[in-house]
Amino acid sequence: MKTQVAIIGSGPSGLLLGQLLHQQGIDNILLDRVSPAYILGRIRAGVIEQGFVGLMKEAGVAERMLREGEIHHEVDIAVHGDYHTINLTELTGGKSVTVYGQTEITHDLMEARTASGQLSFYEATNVKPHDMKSDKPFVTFEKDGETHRIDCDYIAGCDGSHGVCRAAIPKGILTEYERIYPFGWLGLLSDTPPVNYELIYVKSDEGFALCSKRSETRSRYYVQVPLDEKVENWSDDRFWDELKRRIPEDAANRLVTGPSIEKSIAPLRSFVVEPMQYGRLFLLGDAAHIVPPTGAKGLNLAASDVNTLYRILIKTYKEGRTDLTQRYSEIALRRVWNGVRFSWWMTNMLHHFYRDSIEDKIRDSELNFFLASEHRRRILAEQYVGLPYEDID
Ligand code: RFL
Ligand code: PHB
Repeated sequence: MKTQVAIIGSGPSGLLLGQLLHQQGIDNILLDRVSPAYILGRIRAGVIEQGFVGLMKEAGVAERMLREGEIHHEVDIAVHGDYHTINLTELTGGKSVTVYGQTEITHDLMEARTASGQLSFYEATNVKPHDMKSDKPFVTFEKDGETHRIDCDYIAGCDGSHGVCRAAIPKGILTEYERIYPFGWLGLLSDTPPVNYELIYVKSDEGFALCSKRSETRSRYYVQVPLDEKVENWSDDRFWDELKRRIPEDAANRLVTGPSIEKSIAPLRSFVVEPMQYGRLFLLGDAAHIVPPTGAKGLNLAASDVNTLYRILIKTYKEGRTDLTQRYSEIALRRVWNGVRFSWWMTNMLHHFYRDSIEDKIRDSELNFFLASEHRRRILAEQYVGLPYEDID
């Protein structure tokens, strides 16, 4: 087989890139090691920046997102029972975020891909990128007992944090930066009305909690738990009791509980690899970086990588700009590090790390400092709604 761009990974990064390229007449083939149903069963992010919505529009797949997604102009931060409203729209000169689940985005993109007729192979095994440093890279994989080869111009590594693409880059090329936090988030999804229209990020003596949602009838809640905690130890009742202990009293009184649809623990980690490319192989999204979810940036950073590579490839194919592909990593990393820093900062301010430590007292002080004036809240708001994408020229 032959294509222009071979895309490894059918998460939001791979699907969005594939659809954008298709809209521009750039042919691509998509591979994933699991089935579409498995991918759609993963419950992950929910807060979408305007830049991402713009890309979905450009890809021609934003219709349901614009209809069903909720526009949020505010976000609440509750500190030891007191609410602080961050008015995103006022503080950023009109910007907002959209609440629309990653699962829905993936669903919409998969449907569009099927309609587009672009080739996709799911449950592909032993996927491998080859000859990335040459101008004739290729990808091999197995499917139904047969080995296949895709010859291409470029390979997009959109295969998440445990994928093959990063691992295929020879030793000594990449530098990895990592921080592991001493806690995780236990998340619960339920078909119950959300406790609040706006999201509430909660700092309490018992630890962090987050009240989020997917719609007016579906809630997503999280509580900070120790790193070694097991989800089996958390009955739904135990989760709801713990959440009530952490959130402000008025919210606890109106919280509607119900059976969980999904419950899982995600460890918190910051991770970045530099550079985000090797010859004609590019790393995008979780394949290149992981952020703790406190700033709602994981999925949004994946979209910003897609934006960078997509704009570079358009100029490469349509304007003959041979210089730009080498600059992908340098351009993408600037925005990645902003997101990594913001996610680290929010995680630090909103969590207890070690009880009674001076660092935790300083974290409290920093949060209070940033909530105390409009000027400082603006710093938070500008980053929460998402910094602008860099122009490619
Ligand atoms: P994905 O979504 O992980 O997709 C990667 C795809 O690559 C496939 N793959 C392979 N395919 C072929 N061969 C191989 N060898 C392969 N290895 C892997 C996988 O099957 C998969 O389909 O990466 P992508 O597209 O870069 O998207 C990134 C986002 O998914 C991610 O940033 C966010 O979901 C992160 N994240 C969250 N972000 C937020 O902004 N808010 C959240 O609340 C939030 N919660 C989460 C999260 C990530 C989690 N993970 C990864 C454990 C909760 C969890 C549990
Ligand atoms: C979510 O709804 O899953 C969510 C929202 C905001 C975050 C993290 C997760 O910061």
